[in-house]
Amino acid sequence: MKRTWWKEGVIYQVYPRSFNDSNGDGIGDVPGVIEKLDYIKSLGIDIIWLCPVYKSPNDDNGYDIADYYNIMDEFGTMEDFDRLLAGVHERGMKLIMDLVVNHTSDENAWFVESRTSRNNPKRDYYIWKDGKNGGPPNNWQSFFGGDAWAYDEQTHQYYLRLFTKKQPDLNWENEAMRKDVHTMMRYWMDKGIDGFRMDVISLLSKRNFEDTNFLGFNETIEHVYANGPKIHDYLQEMHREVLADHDVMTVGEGPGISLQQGLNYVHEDRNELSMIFHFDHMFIDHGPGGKFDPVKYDLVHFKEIFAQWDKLMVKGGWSSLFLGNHDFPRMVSRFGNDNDYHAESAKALALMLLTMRGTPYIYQGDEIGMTNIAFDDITDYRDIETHNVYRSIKEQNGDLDKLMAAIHWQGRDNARTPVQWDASANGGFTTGDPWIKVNSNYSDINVALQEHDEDSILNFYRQAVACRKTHGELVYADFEVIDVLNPRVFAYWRRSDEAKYLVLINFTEDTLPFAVAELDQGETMEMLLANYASPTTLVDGRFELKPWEAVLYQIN
Ligand code: ISL
Ligand code: CA
Repeated sequence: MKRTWWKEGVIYQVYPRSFNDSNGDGIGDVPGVIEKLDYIKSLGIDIIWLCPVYKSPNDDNGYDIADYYNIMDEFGTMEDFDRLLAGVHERGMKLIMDLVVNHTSDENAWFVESRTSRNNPKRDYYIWKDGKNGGPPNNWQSFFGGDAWAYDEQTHQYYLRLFTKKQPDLNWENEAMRKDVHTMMRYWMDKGIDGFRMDVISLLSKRNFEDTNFLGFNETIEHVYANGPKIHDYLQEMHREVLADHDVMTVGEGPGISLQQGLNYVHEDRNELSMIFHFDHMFIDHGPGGKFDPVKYDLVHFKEIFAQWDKLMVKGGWSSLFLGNHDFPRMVSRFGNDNDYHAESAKALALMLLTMRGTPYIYQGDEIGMTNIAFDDITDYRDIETHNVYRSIKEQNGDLDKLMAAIHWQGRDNARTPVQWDASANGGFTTGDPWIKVNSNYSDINVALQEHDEDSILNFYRQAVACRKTHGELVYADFEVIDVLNPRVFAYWRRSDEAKYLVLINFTEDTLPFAVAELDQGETMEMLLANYASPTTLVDGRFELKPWEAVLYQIN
């Protein structure tokens, strides 16, 4: 396995709007990120992934880009960005930018031109089609609900928009458009950034525009919207034109990329991407009706997903490890217990994230165990996806109480409330009126409080990151799940010729006995990391795991 910095690094994801507001307008900004670089560095972070900061009307919080060459007004200026990049590099860290090129904003100059007439030179930068039988060209549905097509009065055609109406999909068949995207990418590379996180990169190549007849939306993504016939041509071309000969990393966001296609995006011989984010564990609790129809997830299935992807990636790819981001619930609320075992389970999940094989991604606020939010009033929500689904259930006279419960559980704003820096008003995020309400638990859960507590979640993250650095084998050693069918404990080996580690994590509120058959007589166990002051030890051939107990042993 080839060794490199982006395999060994730990990544921290910044969602700037909710990170830190430097000027009191209630919106996090680029100077706000600069103010916190020492903090990020103090976690042991090597690489920062910055969510979109480009000029945008913010229909989808920056994932709708109006100008790829400028910074969003609310976030600051290009000078601010240059200072940020320099500040990151001065501290020995790297910066990767979000690249959103499946779609632009409808306010992007390309689209403004494209929509003016059917024969405008930019017409084919987007996907325009005639309607069918008085309706849209086909039955495709938007990721955020409703038709995936928008009708344009001016030229009497429909344009494809897999996300919001203000996010028209680009036409990757168009070579001039692809060249423009490459030029734009080179502009940022020339500034010295260290790579890209590529938004919904699996969707670039569109299939024939035929009606679909899949039942579940996630299946439709995999078989209809993602993995189109030319996706690998486009990624190889991008690599050739922009990335080759630069020491950069890329991570492709891959809704619809299943085990069958996973390696094709990342195999080291293919010259496409360094890693992808697959969503098998993120969609694990989606019911037949999708994310707002949640079902209970099962730990055996969860473990299987990590085991299968690791087994696949060992054939020449590399895994990314994440348990949440700006699109999903808070990891401690979703996979842990944010009530009675808040600190224990937050640390247990951190231990898991930082002791598997792959590159770990820490989402802002998870390092202090930030939790989901449950607003009672729909008007307190800001996410367009949440508002779209609310409107549509209301129009159908559906069960709004049930939907609110699902929004509390699955809504994207769970992860978008401001970072809780201290116990002052608005958690120290802003001196003004925050664009979205701060979680009311900020006086109990905040950075300042945890800085002063040696046993805090924050300091546990620091220890776990440091441990991964000291024990370099934790990056590359083989990963093997122990007792695969155990529905309550996630246990695994990390083994290489040089070292051997054992990880035990109790995913329940019960005390559980746990035996590890393969532990040899005469081996000594050194405890490296644990979330209880007196961690479990091997007694008469078995461990006894306390509620949400997690422990990492080195076996010598
Ligand atoms: O959260 C989801 C839908 O409920 C995901 O399917 C998500 O939409 C998908 O992973 C794509 O996400 C990315 O592209 C979107 C943007 O809204 C997300 O924030 C971004 O991460 C469109 O650009
Ligand atoms: Ca601001």
